[in-house]
Amino acid sequence: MGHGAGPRPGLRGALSGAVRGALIGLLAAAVALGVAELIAAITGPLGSPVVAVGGSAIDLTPIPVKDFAIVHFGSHDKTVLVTGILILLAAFAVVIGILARRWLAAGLAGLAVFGVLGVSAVLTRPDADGADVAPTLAGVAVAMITLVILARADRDGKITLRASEPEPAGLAESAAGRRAFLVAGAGAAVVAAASGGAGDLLLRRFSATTARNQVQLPAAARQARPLPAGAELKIPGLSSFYTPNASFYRVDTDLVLPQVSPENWTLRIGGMVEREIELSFADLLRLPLTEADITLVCVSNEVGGPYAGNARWLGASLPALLRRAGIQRGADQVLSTSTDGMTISTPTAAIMDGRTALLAVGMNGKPLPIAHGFPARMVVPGLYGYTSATKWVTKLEVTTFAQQKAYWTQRGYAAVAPIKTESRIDVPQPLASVKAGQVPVAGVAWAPHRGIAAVEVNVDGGPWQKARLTAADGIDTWRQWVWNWDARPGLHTLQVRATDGTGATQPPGRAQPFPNGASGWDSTVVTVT
Ligand SMILES: Nc1nc2c(c(=O)[nH]1)N[C@H]1C(S)=C(S)[C@@H](COP(=O)(O)O)O[C@H]1N2
Ligand SMILES: [Mo]
Repeated sequence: MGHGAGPRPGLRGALSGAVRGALIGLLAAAVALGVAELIAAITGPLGSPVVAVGGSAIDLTPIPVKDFAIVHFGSHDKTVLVTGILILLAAFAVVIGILARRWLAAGLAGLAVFGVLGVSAVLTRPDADGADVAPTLAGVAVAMITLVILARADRDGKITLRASEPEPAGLAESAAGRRAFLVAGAGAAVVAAASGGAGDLLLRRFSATTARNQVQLPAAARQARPLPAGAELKIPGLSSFYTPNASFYRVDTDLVLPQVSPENWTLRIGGMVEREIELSFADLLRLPLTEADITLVCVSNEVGGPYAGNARWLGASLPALLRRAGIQRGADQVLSTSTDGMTISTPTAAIMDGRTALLAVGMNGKPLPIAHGFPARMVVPGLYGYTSATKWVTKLEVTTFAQQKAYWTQRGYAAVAPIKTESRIDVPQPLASVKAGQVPVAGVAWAPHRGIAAVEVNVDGGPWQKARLTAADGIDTWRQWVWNWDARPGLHTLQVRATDGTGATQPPGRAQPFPNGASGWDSTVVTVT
């Protein structure tokens, strides 16, 4: 760089001032989050301000936006959401820090605004209580102290909380002054890392994993029929008949999974009933348990999508429990509530009509995984999950559709939502390249509680050809199908459609998941060489 070509000292000074300001803001924010995490480890994970703000963001996402990547999430999208919140927080922290160097009161006011936002996010969480504001309040208080100390160290070159007399000009620029700022900054970084780290470690004690490992599921009083011979094909790429727990789809609105201890868990049945019932987990395990194979489907599953799975569930009979409570005349809805505040409404008629509706405790021979509702969840065949499959369920209120609206119904989804008949091509995979000759085309088809009667495939819009179905395991589960294709070279489109047990064939028209489930024929484009 030539003589005098560098930035003018004024500009350079302003730049390094802004960098120092940014650093002050970021350190104050880091201390706030670290301390909040530590306090949340004492008062409970729901008090974490990031979790509360994220939860509010999920609930407030307007339905017109209706972007399922944000609203009706997989776990990956939750990481994106938290990252987004942290980036936004960092940006505001930088502004607050730069402000605070000029005008400390403005920086403190900025932090106070954050405190108010955080506290209101926590207080509006359905499962939070008053104590859950403590982490946010403590975090903001400590961030204010950090801001004052760092801003003073930067301006005056000394570490102090008290507003002091103006220092002899130049102390801040001296080596001692720079050292004071460095020491204060390093101190803040250490406090942030230590409190955050300790908080993370301590938060693990809220995990329900140990309790889950200790659960011994009793044997079923009513066992499922053995799987008929030939109910399962083994074709690479074809969905297995039972979906392993570890790969079972997960859909819920929770940023952190509810950790529900079976010791504290109870189910209360109330509302329009003859007598209220309260059940502990031990009570539940003493009831005669039923084993049943049921396919679960999410309303947000697109045609050909992955949000469906089949499991062997173990649980108490839901109709038996409701009969014990005694449903009053006129009640047409069971509104179930989870520890996370989720509400799900299920038609009383569907639960009571003889289908195997369960209060499930087991999934594929194991206690329910935490992500799938440990210690207990509802499973009702034939209805989309948001109207039937309440995880971490703690309350059943017998009521009417006229009186109560559940979470997704409030957001415009259908109040009653039977699962639409769907069929999916698993193999060949989309855009696969296969060798000419005999090619198995295979997949799964479901119409829970109506059953699958037929599956047909066509190539390039030609005539429909009957696929071979595997033996049916009742009407509540999906069925695998395979069709042997004599593939000729070229680019081809395969299409599939199913007919359910009532004789209704999937209509050709396409519908989006909102408001009562997608419909349409799945198709796959394949290159044959
Ligand atoms: N408590 C609670 N239960 C819930 C949900 C939720 O967000 N919270 N989501 C529902 C939806 S939309 C579906 S599709 C199923 C998914 O169950 P799974 O995650 O075990 O596959 O759970 C249902 N039960
Ligand atoms: Mo769902």
